[in-house]
Amino acid sequence: MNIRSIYSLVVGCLLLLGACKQGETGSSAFSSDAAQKVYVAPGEHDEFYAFLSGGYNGQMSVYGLPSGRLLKMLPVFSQNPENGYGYSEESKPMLNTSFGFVPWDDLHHPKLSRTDGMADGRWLFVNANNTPRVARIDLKTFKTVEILEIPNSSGNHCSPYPTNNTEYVIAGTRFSVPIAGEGGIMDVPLDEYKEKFRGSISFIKVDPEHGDMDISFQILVPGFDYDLANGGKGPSEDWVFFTSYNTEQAGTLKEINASLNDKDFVAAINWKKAEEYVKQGKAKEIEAEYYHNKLDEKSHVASSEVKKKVKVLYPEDCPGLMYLIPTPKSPHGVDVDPSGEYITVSGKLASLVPVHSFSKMMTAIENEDFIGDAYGIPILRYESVIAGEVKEAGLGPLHTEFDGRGNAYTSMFVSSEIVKWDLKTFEVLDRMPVYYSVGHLMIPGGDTKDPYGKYLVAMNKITKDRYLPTGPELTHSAQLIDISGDKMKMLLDFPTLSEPHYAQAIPADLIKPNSVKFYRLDENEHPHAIKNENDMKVERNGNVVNVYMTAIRSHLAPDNIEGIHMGDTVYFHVTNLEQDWDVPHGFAVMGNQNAEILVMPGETQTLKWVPTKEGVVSFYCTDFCSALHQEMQGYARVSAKGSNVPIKYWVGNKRKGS
Ligand code: CUK
Ligand code: CUA
Repeated sequence: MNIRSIYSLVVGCLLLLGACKQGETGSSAFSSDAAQKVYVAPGEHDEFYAFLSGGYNGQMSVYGLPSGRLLKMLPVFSQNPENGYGYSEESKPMLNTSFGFVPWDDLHHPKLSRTDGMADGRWLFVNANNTPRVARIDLKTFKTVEILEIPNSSGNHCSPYPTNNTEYVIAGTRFSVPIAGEGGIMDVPLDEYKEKFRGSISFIKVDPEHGDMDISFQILVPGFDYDLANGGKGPSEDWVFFTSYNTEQAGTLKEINASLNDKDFVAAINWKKAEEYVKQGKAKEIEAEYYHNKLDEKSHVASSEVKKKVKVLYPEDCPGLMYLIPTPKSPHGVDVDPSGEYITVSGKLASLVPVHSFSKMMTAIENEDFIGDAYGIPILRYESVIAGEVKEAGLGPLHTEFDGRGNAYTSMFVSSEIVKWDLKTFEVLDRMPVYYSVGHLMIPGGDTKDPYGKYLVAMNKITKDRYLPTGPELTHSAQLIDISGDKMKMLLDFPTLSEPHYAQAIPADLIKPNSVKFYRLDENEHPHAIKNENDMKVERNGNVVNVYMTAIRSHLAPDNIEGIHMGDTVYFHVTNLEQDWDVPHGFAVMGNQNAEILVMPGETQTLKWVPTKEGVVSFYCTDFCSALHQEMQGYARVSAKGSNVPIKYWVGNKRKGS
């Protein structure tokens, strides 16, 4: 975020201030019963699941609230050494893109699937910011089950936003790109930004039963930067709102050149209208290349499909589809209140927080109260669509959430505080300093039509002195704030994994009862699964050796393998025969350059191994699974290339091969 550099000086001063103030604010804002409020006794469960993005680690992390306990790191867009995601043969296809295999991305925004405007606990959608993709996580298994690449996009930042019944998940570009008339990103001189570059907003259709995603159409919008979005609710539920910056359309030194205009725009898009235009045949089909990766539910094997076409709409040809609302200045977050009437915009460089009115917007559209157009898209009059302005709110507003009791909470990056204000009077009600420089904030359900209120999580960019020092790199810090009363109360600091941008939280009861405990072995349709250790086998096929192995407490079958030669590629297909909760077996081979795997009960996972040395190589289970876990081990004999050592394998007195 380049705001950081713009304000570095100011931040520096405020940090000092913050540090000095810490003692006082600590005592006044800190609740004396804080410990009690976050205490979840051993063996008890938290009230909420919280899903925090991992930012530059490309993963999600799952926390319990109010305790701040880390429950799980959930791999999505990056390989994960904890469970072999992106290393096992089954999961590698999940990270395929039209650019090739991408092992690491940057994840900013989680959004839960919705039914009737409320998070329903079925799926979690998340964005890959760098190589544009949207992933779907199944909350029955807490596994990434689908990743869809977004073509004609660059920097998939305002993404992914579900409509109120998850009809669509919407994804917009941060960077505009030169999109050819027939499709594809063109090779053009970079100083032709203004003439050639466009943004794109993708509408991903979600299957209501199974959640499968598919790009229905894209809208090719003017060449600004699109930053964040949010869907309407209630009266505004047919609309989705995007912030745009760089309406100056600068191609270089955006820090300055994209900060010239006093106002940029909120783009209001009527998705129902867009759907109609597509139905009427207004969309043009163009060439594209994008990957669609899916994990099969029964075999747990992922596969990739390459798609070649996408439909696009040009908003200038579709009256009533898109309007621009002027809004101050380099806006970042846009958030719609629970009633669907108020559209709050946080301008990074703005001195106030403007609140636009949806009903006024509709009246202005009806009266054609426009001050002009940009690329054929009508621009509304600021004064006609403003509901109010929060004055002296704070410095560097970024994001807003709601408590469902008529209050809004805005994060202030530069003045490092959460500011609570009244949605009726637009007056500031309370301030809570946070340590330090908050980005997103999250209230459970705070982006839905009926927030749960109660807690607010501030996700801070800078940690400094909050924890014991750990060298130059510190974990980021989240803070839990009690918002149940008139005044906010600080309850807890807890460390996060990498950099959480946004987060979602949902009552545990909406997820807990559906959680899968193990995979049923009789339903395992993996092509290399074996369901009984008597079926263990080792087969040579040219210079490929397939090992069909089982794991059960406390041995691997086979645990002695001979007949592997230099130049072979070995695939260990390990089936975990356990049918019990929380008994994974790990599998590691000495010197294997392709990491390890962790196999869930009832599941089959494949580890590829290309031996690099002759001799005897050990393998073993890496997860302490039983009292005799240390006995869960074996040997593979690697002989010289062209040697005549035959395939032979055994466990105990079960012996196979020549
Ligand atoms: S962004 Cu990170 S603080 Cu990517 Cu949602 Cu605002
Ligand atoms: Cu299986 Cu340790």
